[in-house]
Amino acid sequence: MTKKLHYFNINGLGESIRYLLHYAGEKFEDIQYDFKSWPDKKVKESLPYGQFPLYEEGDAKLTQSLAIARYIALKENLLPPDPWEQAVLDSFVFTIYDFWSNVLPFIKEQDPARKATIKKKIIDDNIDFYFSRFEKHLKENRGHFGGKLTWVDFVFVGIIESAHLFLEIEIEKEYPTVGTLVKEVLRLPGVKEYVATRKPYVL
Ligand SMILES: N[C@@H](CCC(=O)N[C@@H](CS)C(=O)NCC(=O)O)C(=O)O
Repeated sequence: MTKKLHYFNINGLGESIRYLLHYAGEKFEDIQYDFKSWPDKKVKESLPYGQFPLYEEGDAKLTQSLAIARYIALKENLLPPDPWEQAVLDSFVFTIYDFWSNVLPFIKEQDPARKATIKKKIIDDNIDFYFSRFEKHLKENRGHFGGKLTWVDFVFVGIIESAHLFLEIEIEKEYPTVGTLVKEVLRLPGVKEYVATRKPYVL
């Protein structure tokens, strides 16, 4: 069955899915659309909800980045069997996405002065708020959100790298345990080989 991931030619919400697919050793078509020339009206109208990422297995389509990531992770034992532990991990991915929701206005804003104001607010109000808490939790849980490697770690690294691309800030430099986790995920089998051949993303 043909597997396809449709996303922009950037990291964004698609990169953790690429990492998970490569870690799982899945053969898939990594179909990338030019972020700079978006929207492509025809492509947008062809998407179930007008947005990427879209994951396909044969004729079956799945939208929503976290649903896709969780599905791939489930097959790879990257989710604990215990419902409570799963819920705790879900709460972490939603919190990671809460952080990212503060970055979206910056991405959408075109005016340079307003962009700078939003960036300052993200730095002042959001980065340390979230990342000091993530750092503490990781330190207390053997460097992982779930005490060992789970899908949340992949999602986390994808968001950190996206923050780097859009905000030009290397968040992990200020948070050592976060930095160690980023390095660990990027060195995982499958991910490491993919990262070595990946072209740098540019905006
Ligand atoms: N909740 C959705 C959000 C999807 C989303 O915001 N996609 C963006 C890219 S990250 C998109 O397709 N933007 C183009 C558009 O809305 O036209 C998810 O997690 O997949």
